[in-house]
Amino acid sequence: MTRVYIALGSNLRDPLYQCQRAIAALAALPETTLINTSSLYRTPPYGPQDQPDFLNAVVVLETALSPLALLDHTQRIELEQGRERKDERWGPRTLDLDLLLFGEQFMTSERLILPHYDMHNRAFMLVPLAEVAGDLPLGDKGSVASCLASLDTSTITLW
Ligand code: A4P
Ligand code: MG
Repeated sequence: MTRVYIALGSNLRDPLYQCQRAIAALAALPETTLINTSSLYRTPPYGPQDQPDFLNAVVVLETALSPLALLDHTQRIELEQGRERKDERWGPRTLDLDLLLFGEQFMTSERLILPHYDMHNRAFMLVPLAEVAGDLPLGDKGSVASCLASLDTSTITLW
């Protein structure tokens, strides 16, 4: 079993409902156990500002699935919850499930980059990650705590 950290984000169509439904779907995955869920945070949009605040959280799983099998499931869950893939980068969405860390696995393929390529710059990912993971190493980017120390977390509140 491998410990996996998944970032959850929503800023459309009742984010609290989307989040609760996504957590239930992740907990029901085959060969997978839900270990923990962070608090739910309200975060200002990173990227384009003309969109609603996001709900962000991190879910901890133990899984025997491969990274790509898990990605298949998270993308299926996104689609089941009405996710539309648009061309706009960093735009609004009902549900985004990003794989942050998959054990200590490094991977760069067309479909999957592990650890997540930009989490060290994103307080909305690191604040909930720090809550459930403590001070983990983020690949070659330093630790969660050292990355967070250089980010502005003052605008992040509880949902
Ligand atoms: N992919 C590669 N690596 C991964 C990974 N580690 N986990 C591929 C998940 N997917 C990964 O993702 C595009 C492709 O990345 C997938 O096909 C997958 O094979 P996507 O979910 O289809 O597109 P996206 O999420 O819209 O990507 P984009 O535009 O890079 O958006 P981000 O980076 O996910 O950012 N502000 C706040 N406060 N909170 C947020 O949650 N989210 C975004 C979206 C913008 N601003 C935000 C938030
Ligand atoms: Mg995504």
